[in-house]
Amino acid sequence: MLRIAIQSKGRLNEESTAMLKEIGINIDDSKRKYLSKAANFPVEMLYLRDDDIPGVVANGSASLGIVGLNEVAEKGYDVQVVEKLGFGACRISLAIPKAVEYTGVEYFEGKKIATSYPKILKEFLDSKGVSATIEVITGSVEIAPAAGIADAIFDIVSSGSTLVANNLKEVEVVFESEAVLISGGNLSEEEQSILAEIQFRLESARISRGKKYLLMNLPKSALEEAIRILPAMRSPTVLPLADEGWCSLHSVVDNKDLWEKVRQLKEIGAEGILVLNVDKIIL
Ligand code: PRT
Ligand code: ZN
Repeated sequence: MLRIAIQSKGRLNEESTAMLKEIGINIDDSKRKYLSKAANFPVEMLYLRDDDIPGVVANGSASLGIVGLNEVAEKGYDVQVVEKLGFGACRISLAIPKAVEYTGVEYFEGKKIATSYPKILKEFLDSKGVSATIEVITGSVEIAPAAGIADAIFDIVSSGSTLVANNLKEVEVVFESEAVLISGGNLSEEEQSILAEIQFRLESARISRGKKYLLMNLPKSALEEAIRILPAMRSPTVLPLADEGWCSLHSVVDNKDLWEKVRQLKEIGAEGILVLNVDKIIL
């Protein structure tokens, strides 16, 4: 059994649960218990505030955790990032009132900056040789300049609309974040093999994301050219058809290239093209 700490509610909760489901780990969190076992995989979930996740993983109360890289960096515990998970993307940026002219990072010299991320901010300011007062605020950081609490803020930005709504502008992107899978090390042999299985499944999910399965009928004379258009994982599958001059060709393509490939295949005589979703690719 391996314990994974995830956010109990908030922005990462749903996507963490969805990601685990995508790799075949189903958790019934409807009863909102503190601890919940997966039905079909040897893991249990520990539901916590995101702030507490790096700490419980570092002290071994949970073997793994799913949390924003921003929290990992801010808390500074000794944990390793095992996988980047590709959701919860955001950045932590410095922002100032829209009307104020920005002259560069030295603008912050002697200023007061409100933030929930004092450690990351201090490291950035130190690296730039800037000395400013850091005002730690845990919520609604964006109202600090209008409320006269600070001259600037250092906060999470995603779409940027919170800044706009508060008459602020982003002037320095300091830290790029996304959800990550963390481990504190010191896993037992059993836990290591469960983690290896999780990583294997995550890799399959990553490979299959954005892929489409293509089937088509093709004149045999166009086969060589079709294979050039459709570089497959190993080589495309070619099946005979009752009509001797034709074959059926199957392959996997990136969704982003789909329509361009379809155009090229039609040009060389492909017919009856079927496009199917790919659920999993196991290499
Ligand atoms: O209760 P708990 O402590 O668990 O949750 P929390 O309130 O501390 O965190 P939560 O649920 O808001 O965010 C969890 C994690 O999601 C963060 O640590 C980030 O890693 C990630 N994340 C991704 C974000 C955002 N996007 C985000 N946009 N976290 C917060 N925001 C907030 C931000 O603070 C600001 O108020 O959204 C606002 C900005 O959004 P835009 O789109 O207007 O720019
Ligand atoms: Zn939090």
